[in-house]
This record gives sequence, structure tokens and C-alpha cells, in this order.
Amino acid sequence: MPTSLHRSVCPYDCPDACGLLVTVEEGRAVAVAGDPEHPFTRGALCPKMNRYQDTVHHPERLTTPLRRTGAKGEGAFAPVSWEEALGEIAERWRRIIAAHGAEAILPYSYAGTMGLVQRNAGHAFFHRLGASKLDRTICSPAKSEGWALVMGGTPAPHPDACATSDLILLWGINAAATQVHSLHAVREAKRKGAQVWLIDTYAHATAPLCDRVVLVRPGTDGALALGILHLLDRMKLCDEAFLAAHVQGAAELRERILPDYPPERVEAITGVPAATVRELAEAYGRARDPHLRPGNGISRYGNGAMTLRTLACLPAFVGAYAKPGGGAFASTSTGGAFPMRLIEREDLLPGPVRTLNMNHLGWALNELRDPPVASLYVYHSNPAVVAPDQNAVLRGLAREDLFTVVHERFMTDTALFADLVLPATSSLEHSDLYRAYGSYCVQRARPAVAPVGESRSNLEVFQALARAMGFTEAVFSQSADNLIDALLAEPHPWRAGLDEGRLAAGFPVELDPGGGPDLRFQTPSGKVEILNPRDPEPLPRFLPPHSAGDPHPLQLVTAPAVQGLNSTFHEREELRRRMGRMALRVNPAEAAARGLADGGPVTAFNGLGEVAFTLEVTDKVPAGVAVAEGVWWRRFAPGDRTVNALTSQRLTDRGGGSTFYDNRVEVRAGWSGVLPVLRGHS
Ligand SMILES: Nc1nc2c(c(=O)[nH]1)N[C@H]1C(S)=C(S)[C@@H](COP(=O)(O)OP(=O)(O)OC[C@H]3O[C@@H](n4cnc5c(=O)[nH]c(N)nc54)[C@H](O)[C@@H]3O)O[C@H]1N2
Ligand SMILES: Nc1nc2c(c(=O)[nH]1)N[C@H]1C(S)=C(S)[C@@H](COP(=O)(O)OP(=O)(O)OC[C@H]3O[C@@H](n4cnc5c(=O)[nH]c(N)nc54)[C@H](O)[C@@H]3O)O[C@H]1N2
Ligand code: SF4
Ligand SMILES: [Mo]
Repeated sequence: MPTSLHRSVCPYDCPDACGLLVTVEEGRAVAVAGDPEHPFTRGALCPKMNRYQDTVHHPERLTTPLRRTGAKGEGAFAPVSWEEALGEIAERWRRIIAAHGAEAILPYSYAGTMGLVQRNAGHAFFHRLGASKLDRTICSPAKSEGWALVMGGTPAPHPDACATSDLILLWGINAAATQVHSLHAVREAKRKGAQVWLIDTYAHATAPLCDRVVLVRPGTDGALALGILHLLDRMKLCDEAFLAAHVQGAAELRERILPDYPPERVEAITGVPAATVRELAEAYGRARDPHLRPGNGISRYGNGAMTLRTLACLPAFVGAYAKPGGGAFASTSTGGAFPMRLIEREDLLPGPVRTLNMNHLGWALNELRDPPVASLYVYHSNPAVVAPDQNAVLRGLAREDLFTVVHERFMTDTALFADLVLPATSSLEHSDLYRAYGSYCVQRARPAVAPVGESRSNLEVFQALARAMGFTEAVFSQSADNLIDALLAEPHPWRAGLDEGRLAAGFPVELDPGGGPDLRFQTPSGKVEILNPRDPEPLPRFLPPHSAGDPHPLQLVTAPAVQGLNSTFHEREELRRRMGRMALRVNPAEAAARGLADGGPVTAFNGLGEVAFTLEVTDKVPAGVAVAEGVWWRRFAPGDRTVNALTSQRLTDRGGGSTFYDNRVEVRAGWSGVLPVLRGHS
């Protein structure tokens, strides 16, 4: 039997971008393993990707274009040819453009694949068309913007730098779920005696690795960070030489903000006992080389960017940015090392067009006029379940007059509402160039197997649509490999020393963002900008989260699941089995107060919707909080709605980000009422 081994890359929206070794027999992937030559993966994959072949060759993969034959959302479709499907899209879009203008067409995509070419393949086409632009802000723009307000474009240290640290703060990050390989260096530091603290809203899968677990009231981390700074100052544990030479605004913060955050007040805001705040401040202030790892979750609040700003001050006050551990690791902005304008082609825009924030999809589909959204084209995203305010999104998707096209690998909750469904290739079936956001690795991948059925890659579909619309620019006939060559042809300082031969041969290589902790911070002042004179709020302070005024008693934390990745991987039965039931977890005191039993049916509700869950009573979740892990498909949920029926379309303080964790709910026993009432909505 002819067997071959191929190098590839995990295409998913995960900071690790692992290297894969794929065994192919008779045209099918039969085994997928971690690449031992990958400097970050080191031969190990997460449980989701260990059997990637079961996703690639899954019996439910879409194999032909489909046209809707029943009501929207019902799931009745009949196969059509690519020619018919593309012809119909072009004809409908010509009519929409004639009636409303091209801005009535809205592309919607996010991160089903992270490859630089396939992820961004629609931009040139939609720009040339003059469609509405989409602000792709569903993940964590408030994290990047908040961090950058203090640190500018200063690159993160190497992800393994924290191995030298003696105190690691995992702050709002479930690394055992969301960035497994970052824990390699954390474990190495631990072996050398480091203490690891977790600061989170509940004791999740990463808690057993940590020496201390501090549970903070959701959305109040900014006050905790200011409380630590207050104490560092009072206990004279600051690095005054570093502050004087490399920090702008420490004096102003000390004078105007820090006096307001003594430990007792911090306890009142955050729920963290004053004694614990003192212990944390002392451990941080006395550590030789402390390292901070902020996750993304803390930024998904109305005060998300401000929270990150307060956190970025911590390493500055103890001079940790100058130490071998690098002080903090937020994320690597490796996308900047490639000339993405060659793929995105803003220059093809016919003129100014409107931009819609992807978190406002529910509003845009139902309320927007002049022009309305007359057509929605969804690719590598699943807004029916991942976007906030699910009831509004589903109501919009159910509009009879909305022409919806969905390009997908599976019949997702979004695809069920499409007029036309187009089958998409998996990453083993197309070429791409991948870069990580949790390390500096870059890797090129070529197809390992032929496309399943008649599936086509994102790039191929946009090229076919360009032909159908009569666009003749050269970009619409370049192959993925041509485009990757173009991205690599233009030099960039981070790629200066890169082994191009190895990269071309499909091996992972590391970008070099510049040597060590050189103390020229990439901000306009060259210093860490605790005071940022260009922002309307020049100094960090504590802002309450949106939900502070919401009378519902439980803060809903909609955290990531270990066995899933947003709504991806739910096609895999063995992973679903390990995930168990769609659960809402609360503290025994909250369950007792409502007479709710462990394992029983409950309904969580607020002003936006109602969702049926199975209750899990656990002291890993503190009182006042309800945790729902994972973004489930509706067909595997006990009711008709999933967690985002409880999350709002409100945005973060900076960056236009999602506020998935900044919502409150109440819980009642039973599922009665939920199914029939909500079915009526769509
Ligand atoms: N297994 C798995 N891996 C994933 C994903 C997944 O869904 N599952 N998602 C992928 C994606 S899209 C991303 S963006 C990345 C990162 O994925 P993210 O979803 O950003 O996950 P984390 O960075 O781990 O941050 C989530 C943690 O923040 C905590 N948290 C929430 N609110 C607060 C708060 O107010 N204070 C504190 N201290 N903590 C808080 C939550 O309890 C949770 O433990 O991971 C990727 N990898
Ligand atoms: N409540 C709550 N909601 C959340 C989150 C949360 O923590 N809580 N996390 C949020 C975050 S951080 C993010 S990043 C978003 C993620 O939102 P999305 O980017 O929409 O992520 P997925 O749910 O992974 O859906 C990706 C889809 O792309 C498809 N796909 C994969 N590869 C390809 C391809 O090459 N071509 C095409 N056409 N399709 C492909 C997959 O089959 C899958 O259905 O969700 C957000 N939603
Ligand atoms: S850890 Fe992340 S990048 Fe690595 S295989 Fe799993 S999902 Fe993919
Ligand atoms: Mo994300």
C-alpha cells in the first residue's frame, strides 16, 4: 500500500499553530501526529488534533454545492453544480447591486482557518465589488489595543523566555485548554522552583498546575492590578531606576490613581481578600524575574482595554521588562512580518464604503437600512452560534429576503439558513502559509490529499466568483502558491536571517523580532507609556464592567472548552463525548439558594434570551458566577439555543471588541417553556 508522510500545520485559531506530520495512504490521511522538529510543538498535539483525519474524512463533510429547497433553517437542500451555484450568486448580486448598490452585500468571516492566504482570500474580491467592509473584532482587539496603549509595537519576548522566571502569573488564561504548548516553559520554570499563580474567575483545567489560585470577581482585574501597584509602592518594592529611565507617567499614576486602591477597597471591588492581595503583591515585588501572561478572556468586557493597560504597568514597576524572562507575554504580532496588502488589496476599492462591526451582525441584519443587508456571504465562520445575541442573529438569518451564501466544510447552524451552501476544502487539501500568535513560528504547507468531493478552497471560490462577476485583475488568477511566493519575496527585518530553503521545504522556522530585552520600547516616547498623552484617558484607572448595573444575580463566564475550539470540532463524536453535556456550572451555595440539583435541567435567562443547560454544582466556581464552557452546536444542546443567546452586542471600551463575558443571568429549575417558545423565534 503506497504510504507517504507530509508536513502540515494546524490551521485553527489557536496561538500554537502546531506542526503536523500527516500519514497518507491511498489518498486518505490515516494518521496525524505532532512534528518533533517543530520548536514549539515538540512532537505533541492537543487531543482535538490527534485524530484530525477524522475531521478531514468525516462522513458529514459537504461534498457538493447545495440549494435550499425548504424553509430557512430547516435543513432541506438539493445538490447543484458549481456552475449553477456560481451563476446564481452572480445573478442575484447583480440584481442587488442594481437595486441597492454593492454595500448591500456583507461578507462575514473570521478564523476557521488562520492561513494568511485562505483566511484573507475574500478581501480582494469584496473590495473590488465595493461590498460593505467587516470589522473583524469578535476575538480580542481590546487586548491588543489596551496593551499597545502602554507598550506600543514592542514585540513580545520569545514564548519560552518565562522558563527563567521564579514567579509566573497566569492571568485570565486557561492555558491547558487554549495554548497547551505555552505550558512547556511554565513547567520548566516550575521544575527550577518557580511559583505559578492563576488569577481567574473559576478553578479550571489549568488550576491543578498552579501553586495558588486567586478567584476574582469577573471584570474587576483592573482594580486588582492597581491594588498590587499601590502595595508595591507602599512596601518600597518598585524598581526606581527602571521607572526613572524607561517609564513615562509612573509619578502621575502614583499621585493621581494608586492612593485610591488600598487592599480593603480592592477586596470590596474584586472579592479577593485583602490579605491575598498583600501576599500577591509581596510575591510579585520580591520575585527575581516575575513573568505575567495575560489571556484574552479579561479583555472581553466593557472595560477590557483598560484592564490590559493596568496589567501592562505591573512589569514596569518592578523592572521586569528588562529581565531575561521578558516581564510579560501578551501575544506575538507575526502577521506584520508579511506584506498583507498584496492579498487584501484595499487599492481595488471603488471608493469609500461603510464598515460594519461583526459583533453587530444581529443589529445589521434586522435594523440596518440605506442600504439594508440584502445578501450575506459567510466563509470560515459560524455566526449562528459564535456571534453575540443569538436571538437577533437567528432572526436576521431567517429573513426571507436575505440572500445568504455559506462556504463551509460542515452543515453548521449558519449553513442551515443558507440559500446556497458551497463545500470547502480542509487545510490538508490546499496550500497556505501559517504564522503563530503564541510563538514566532512560520510554516508553509502544501496539499497532502486531494479535495474531498467537489470541495474548493476559499481562494478558488473567490477566483471563480471574480470570473463570474467579470473581474479581470491579475490577483484573481494567482494560485495560492503564487501568492505565498509574493508574500515571501518582499523582505522584512524579522525574516532577515530566516532559512528560506527550510521554509520552502515545508519545515517550521522562527521569525526573529530583534535581540533580547533592548530597552528601546517601540512607543513614540521610547518608554513604557503608563501615561499615554494621545489617549482621551491618559492614565490607566479602574472602569467598572458593563454588567455592573445589571440586576441579574450571576455573572456569566462563557469560557473556552478543552475539547472544542469555539464551534469547531463538534463534528467529532469522541470529543463531544469527552465534553459531556452542555453544562452550566455554579457554586453549591447558588444551587441551594434556588433549590437546584446537580445534574438537573435548568434554564439560564436574562433580557436577551433563555438557554437550557444541565446544571453542574461545583465549588470550583465561586458564588456570584455561572460558567458555561464551549460554543455548542444547536443540535447537541438540550434546548434550541446555545450560550450566545445570553450575550450582548455591546462593544469593548477600545477596539470595537466583543464582550462575551460581560453579561449577567438568573437561573431557574427545568427546561419547561424554553423549547417551544424559542422555536417560534426562527
Ligand atoms: N481548547 C480550546 N482552545 C482554544 C479555543 C477554544 O475555544 N478551546 N479558542 C481559541 C481562540 S479563538 C482564542 S482567542 C484563544 C484564547 O482563547 P480565550 O477564549 O481568550 O481563552 P483564554 O485566553 O484562555 O482566556 C479565557 C479565560 O479567561 C478567564 N476570565 C474570564 N473573565 C475573566 C476576568 O474577568 N478575570 C480573570 N482573571 N479571568 C477571566 C476565563 O475564566 C477563562 O479561564 O484560544 C484558542 N484556543
Ligand atoms: N460565548 C462565546 N462566544 C464566543 C467565544 C467565547 O469565548 N464565548 N469566543 C469567540 C472567539 S475568541 C472567536 S475567535 C470566535 C470564533 O468564531 P469563528 O471564527 O466563526 O470560529 P469557529 O466556530 O471555529 O468556526 C469556523 C468555521 O470555519 C469552518 N472552516 C474551517 N476551515 C475552513 C476553510 O478553509 N474554508 C471555509 N470556508 N470554512 C472553513 C469550520 O468548519 C467552522 O465551522 O467565536 C467567538 N464566540
Ligand atoms: S494546540 Fe492548538 S495549534 Fe496545536 S494542534 Fe491543538 S488546536 Fe492546533
Ligand atoms: Mo478568538
